[in-house]
Amino acid sequence: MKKSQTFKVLLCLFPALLLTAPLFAEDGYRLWLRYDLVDDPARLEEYRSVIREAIVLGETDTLDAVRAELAVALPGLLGQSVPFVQDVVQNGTLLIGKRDTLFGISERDTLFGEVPGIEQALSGLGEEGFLIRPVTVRGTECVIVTGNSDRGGLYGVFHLLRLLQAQQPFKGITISSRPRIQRRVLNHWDNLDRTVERGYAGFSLWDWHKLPDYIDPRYRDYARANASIGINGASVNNVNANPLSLTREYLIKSAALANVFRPYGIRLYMSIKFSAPMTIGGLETADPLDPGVRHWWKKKAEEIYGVIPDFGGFLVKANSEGQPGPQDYNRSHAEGANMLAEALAPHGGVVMWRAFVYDNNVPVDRAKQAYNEFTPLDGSFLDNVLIQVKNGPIDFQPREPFHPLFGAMPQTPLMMEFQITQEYLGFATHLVYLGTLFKECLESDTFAKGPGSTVAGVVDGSLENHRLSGMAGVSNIGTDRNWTGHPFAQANWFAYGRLAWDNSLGAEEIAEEWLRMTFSNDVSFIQPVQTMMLGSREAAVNYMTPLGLHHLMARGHHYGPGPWVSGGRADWTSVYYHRADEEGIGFDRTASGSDALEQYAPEVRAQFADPRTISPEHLLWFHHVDWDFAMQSGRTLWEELCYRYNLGVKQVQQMQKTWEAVAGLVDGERFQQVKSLLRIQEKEARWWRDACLLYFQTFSKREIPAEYGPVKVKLEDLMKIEHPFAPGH
Ligand code: GCW
Repeated sequence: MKKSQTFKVLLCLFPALLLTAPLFAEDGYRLWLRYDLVDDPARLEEYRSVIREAIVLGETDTLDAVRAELAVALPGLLGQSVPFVQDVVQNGTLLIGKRDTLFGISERDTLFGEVPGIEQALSGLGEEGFLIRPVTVRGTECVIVTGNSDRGGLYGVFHLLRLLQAQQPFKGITISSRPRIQRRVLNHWDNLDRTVERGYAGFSLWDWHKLPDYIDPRYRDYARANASIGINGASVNNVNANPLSLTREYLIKSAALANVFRPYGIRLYMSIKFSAPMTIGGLETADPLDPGVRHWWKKKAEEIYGVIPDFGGFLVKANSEGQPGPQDYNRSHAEGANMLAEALAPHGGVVMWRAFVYDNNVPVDRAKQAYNEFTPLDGSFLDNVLIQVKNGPIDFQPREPFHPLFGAMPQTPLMMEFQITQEYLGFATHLVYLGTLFKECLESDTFAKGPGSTVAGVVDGSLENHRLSGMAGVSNIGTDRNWTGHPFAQANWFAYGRLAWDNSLGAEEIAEEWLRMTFSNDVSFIQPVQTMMLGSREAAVNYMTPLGLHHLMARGHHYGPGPWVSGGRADWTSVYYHRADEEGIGFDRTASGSDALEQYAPEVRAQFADPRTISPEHLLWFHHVDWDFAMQSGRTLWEELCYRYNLGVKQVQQMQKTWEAVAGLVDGERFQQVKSLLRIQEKEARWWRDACLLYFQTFSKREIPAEYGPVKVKLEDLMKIEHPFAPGH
C-alpha cells in the first residue's frame, strides 16, 4: 500500500475510532484525577452556569499549582474554556486565594470588600482548612474558595473538583472543612537502589541516581494526587534505613524532591538509622546520652534544614528486627527519641518513633511487647515526639483487634500506622478495599476515658487534647503505570488520605467517591462495584485467616499460605500463632495463657474474655478452643472453619460475577486487567483454603463437610510450593 493510500484508510477509520474508544488508553495513570467531561447534562449546565471564569489571587508556588490544576481540570470537566481573569465582571466567577488577599485585609488589595460572616467562618479552619461558598461581589454571583493560607485554597480547589467529578450538587452550596489530623504522612519503604520493601507496584518512584538534576514529571503528579486527598507529608525512604540518606549528597537529592512537593503542601520526612553517627559520622558510639552523638545530630539537623527549610522530621525504627537503637546502650526509647527531638525542635521538626518493637529472644507473646515497652515511658517524651503505632498488636494482619497502646498512653500523642501496601492481603494481585479495615480500627472503643473513647479520638488528639496528631500509611505506590499495580489498590491510597483528613467519613462514601472519580458516575456501575469493594476485605479474611487466626502466610516474602511454617525464630512462624493441636486451635491470650487481654481496658476485656460471647471474628486471636467447640452459628469450630474458608472462595467468585456484569460500563483496558486479576485471586483463594484446611485437618482429624466438594489437591504438594522471586522481599 502506498503512503497516500494508508493515509486515506486511516482517515476513514478515524471517526469510527473516535466513537468507540477514547483517544488515549485508560491505563490508570490519571488515578482519580481524570477530569473527563461531566456526562450528566443537567449537572453540566449547572456547573457551566456557576463557573465561567476564575480569579486566582496571589503569586505563590501553591497558587501556581492551583492555576495549573484548574487549567487542566475545568476545560476537561466542563467541555469549554474557563479563562483566568483579573476582575469580577460577570456572574459565575470563581475566586480563589488566601483569605487576606481576597478580602482586602492586606494592603495590596481591596477588590472584594467585606463578606458578612467570613471572619467567623474562617476562624475555626486553622492553617489547612478551606471554605467554599457563594458570595455576591458588586452585584455579581461568585463562588469563593479560600482558607487562612494558600494551602487552604489548594485543598478547597481539590474538594471542588471532587464534587464536580462525582457530579454532586454545587450551585449555592457552602462547605467548610479542616483536617482532624495534622501530620498525614505516607511512609515509603523505598530503598536507595529503588527496590521497595513490601512493594508490589514496580520500583521506587524516586530515581536517586538521577536526582537532583533530573526531575521526573511523575514526582509532580505524585504530589498532585496526594494533595488532592489531603496528604501533607511523605517519608521517602525505608524505615529499615540506609544511613547514606543523611549524607550531604543524598540530602541534596531529597531537597530536590522537597522542592517539587512544597507547592502541594507536602513536607518531606526521612527515616534515619540510629547508628548513623558511627556509620557516616565516624563516631565511636551512637549512645543518645553521649555529648558527641547529641552534637552530631544537632549539626545534622541544621544541615538538613539548610537545604530543606520545611523538613518534616525523622521517622525511626529502633531496636526492632535487628535495627540499632538506644537499647544497644542500655538507654530507653524515650532517651533515644528525645535526643533526636531536641535536635529537630529549634527548626520545628518532629520525631515519629515507631512502637513496632519486639524482642529478638521472644520472651513473651509478641502481641504484648510494644505495650510493655512503651507504657512505662508515657509522659517522658519531649513534646515534638509522636509514637507511631501499628493498627494492631502483631503486624498488619487481615484482621487484628486494635493495638492495646491506643488509650494506654494518655500523655503521649500516638500516631496511627496503617499499611496501605497489601503485604498480608494478596499483594497487588487481590482486590481488597481497605477502607473498611481502617474504619473498623478507628471506630474501636478503647474505653480509656469511658465509652466513646475511640481509637480515632486517641489518634486525632481530641481525647486528650494533644497539640500534635498524626497518621501514617505505608505506601503501595511504585513505578507501575497505574501507580499501585491493581487498579483497585488506588482506592486504598485514596481511602487512607481521605480518612487521615476526616476520620468520620464512612468507608462506603469514600468507595463511592473514588469509583465516581476513577471509573464512572453511572449508578448501575457504582452500586454493584461499591458492594463488591465493601465486602472484599471480609472475603480476604475468610479465605486467609478467618475467626481471628493470624500470621499463617509463607515465610519471608509472605506470599501465599504457610500455616505449617515452623522452626527458627518462634514469633516468625505460623505455628507460634495458631497453636493447632489435637485438642483444638487458637492462641490463648486470656489469664490462663499469655494474658495479652489484660492490656486492654476492663470493658474491652469483657468483650473478648469469654469464648462463648466474643465476636467470632476475634475468637482464635484470644482463645484456644476445641475442634468441637459450639459456635454461635450452631456449627462446631471445625465446621465453622471449613465454612468460612469456603465462604471466602465463594465471595471471590461472586466478585468475578459482579465484575463480568459491569463489562459494558467500564473501559476495556481496566476491565480486562481487573478481570484477570480476579481470576488469580480466585485461584489463590482456593489455594489458601485448601492449604489451611488440609493442614489443620491433620490436627482436627475431622472430615471436611461434603457440601464443599472434594479437595482436589494434596497437602504435601501445596507445602512444596516456593516463590523464590516473590516481589517486595
Ligand atoms: O510488616 C513487617 C514487614 C517488614 C517491615 C516491618 C516493619 C519495614 O514484614 O518488612 O519492615 O514490618 O514494619 O518495620
